[in-house]
Amino acid sequence: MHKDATIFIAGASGMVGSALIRKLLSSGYTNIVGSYHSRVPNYGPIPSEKAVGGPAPINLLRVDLIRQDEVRGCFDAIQPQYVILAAARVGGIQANNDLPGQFIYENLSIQSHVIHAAYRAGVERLLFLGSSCIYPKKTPQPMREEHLLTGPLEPTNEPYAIAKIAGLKMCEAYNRQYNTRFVALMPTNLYGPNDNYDPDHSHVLPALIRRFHEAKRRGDPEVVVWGSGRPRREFLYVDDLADACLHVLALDNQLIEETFLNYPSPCFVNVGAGKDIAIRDLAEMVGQVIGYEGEICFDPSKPDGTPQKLLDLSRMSKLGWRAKTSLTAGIGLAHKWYLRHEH
Ligand code: GFB
Repeated sequence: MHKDATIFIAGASGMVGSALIRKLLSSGYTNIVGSYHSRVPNYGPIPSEKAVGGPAPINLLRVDLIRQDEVRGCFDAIQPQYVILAAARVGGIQANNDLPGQFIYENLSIQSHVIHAAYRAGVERLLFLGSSCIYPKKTPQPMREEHLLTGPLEPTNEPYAIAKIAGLKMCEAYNRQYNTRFVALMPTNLYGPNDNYDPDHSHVLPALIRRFHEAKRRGDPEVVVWGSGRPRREFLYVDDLADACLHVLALDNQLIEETFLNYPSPCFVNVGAGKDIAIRDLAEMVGQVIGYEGEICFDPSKPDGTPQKLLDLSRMSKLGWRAKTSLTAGIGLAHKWYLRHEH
């Protein structure tokens, strides 16, 4: 992938999109276009036209990806060579339960519009991002790509998972019919800068960082953690995911064909950290990083969700990639970001 290739990040203001923009800028890419909608992106200082001695390396466009006409207009205007689809309606277990209609409609719409527009524009490669919740609830652990569609999904996030499965099947179908190079990564639970820290609708890690931080500041004697504390999850720092995305986009054509375009083998690869942890132990770890000394208790009225989600990473290791950020280091970085943006 040439440093001056036109790279379009759909969804550039979210946690994943902004990690991708930081990574592209720091790797010297000079022709990046990002779309945003409700949230104006904030990446910290961006190199200006003056600093780089030419046009600024990044252009931001306001596009509502739920509207097909806007997506078409955006692709016609920028004619991207590479596309990363980082835009999605996402949230934790409670958000998935409260907003199932929005989760299925918005994700199906965004991904259909962007994937189809990428086909019409003849892009060289598109990278679609899924989620480890695409696998059936009772998948043997660690979960391999071949386990897709082998059993019923976890009910709390079925609409979101169905949308993500449709997205990767759409990539696969376009590759078969139109000879496109649309590939996908299935990340495990992500966290990091620009995460959603909403107390009810966030994922577990940002929720715990906020709750422990506020409990410490107020001197609360205990912190409540949802569910039984027994479910196990795997967590990947979002900058590691951004690194994995660029690694895949830069693979040579032969590896892309063998790994992603070899139908009927899956057109996607898992990406994770390689280890899982029980929510109870995660809560203790967050408490230690934040320096909270009170008690931890559990609220069994809240759902546990899938008992375990640990990805098999053999295919990604074969491509020469592994995660670099340890969970404690990542929680420390996420906590620092939270402190700077709390207000
Ligand atoms: O992160 P989380 O909402 O996502 O929850 P899932 C993970 C586990 O942490 C569940 C427990 O067992 C929760 O009960 N938990 C404990 C908490 N305290 C909290 C808390 O304060 N907030 C939250 N949110 N959880 C999501 C899917 O499932 O995973 C999405 O719903 C997506 O679709 C995402 O795929 C990666 O791992 O259960």
